[in-house]
Amino acid sequence: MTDEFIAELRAQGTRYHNLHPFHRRMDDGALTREELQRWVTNRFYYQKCIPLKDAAIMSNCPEVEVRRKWIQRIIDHDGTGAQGGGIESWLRLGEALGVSRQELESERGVLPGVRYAVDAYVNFARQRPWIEAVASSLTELFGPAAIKVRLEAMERHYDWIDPAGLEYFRTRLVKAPRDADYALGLVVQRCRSREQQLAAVAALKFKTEVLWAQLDAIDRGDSQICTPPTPAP
Ligand code: AHQ
Repeated sequence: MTDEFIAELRAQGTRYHNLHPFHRRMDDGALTREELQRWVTNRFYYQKCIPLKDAAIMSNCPEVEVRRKWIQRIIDHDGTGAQGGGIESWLRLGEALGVSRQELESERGVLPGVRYAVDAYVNFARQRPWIEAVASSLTELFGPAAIKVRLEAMERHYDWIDPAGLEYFRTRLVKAPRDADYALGLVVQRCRSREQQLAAVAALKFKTEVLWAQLDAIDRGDSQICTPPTPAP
């Protein structure tokens, strides 16, 4: 029963965003500087919302032991006074790709499709039972393998990027497996009924679609450029 449940969760890896055409082009070295800048700008909105999502999970979780573990995710991203966190590292990634901190923080470049996908993820964590939101974070079962490929590809194909700017992803290679292991253990331990297991799989499928929709918007770029209709001759 448990092995089958874990297999159902892991099967969602076939829907993971490393398979999206945009990430395939990234890994093949085919992205332009402008496309990489569009990606880092829009992904910043995802990153800055992760602590809000994790705080939503904590606000719904009545168990001290779980909150004591889960709070580490917020610290990892927000950092502490002394130690910058993942959001700070993402700002450095932006600078390495030629996008200023001010530009990232302004959200001027955030595309509608990205904003709505990310906001759907935060609202999911606010509105659904906390264990379903934990299950939705299990996309990180697939993250490290994808990030390893991406890191190697970025160092090989985009020599104009200062490798120091990629530090964020090196850190994720360490933190994501730890986070995914803890989240998987919780989900397996708490989702005992078939109904609960199906809800957990559905939560993970939803999250693969959040990541996919985000890349659809980034891949297409800003299609809302309002050009007035050409006047009839
Ligand atoms: O940088 C990422 C990150 O901090 C997180 C948090 C986690 C969650 O709680 O949903 N998911 C996640 C992810 C990050 N990076 C993505 C990438 O491919 O760069 C992967 C993404 C995820 O798999 O959900």
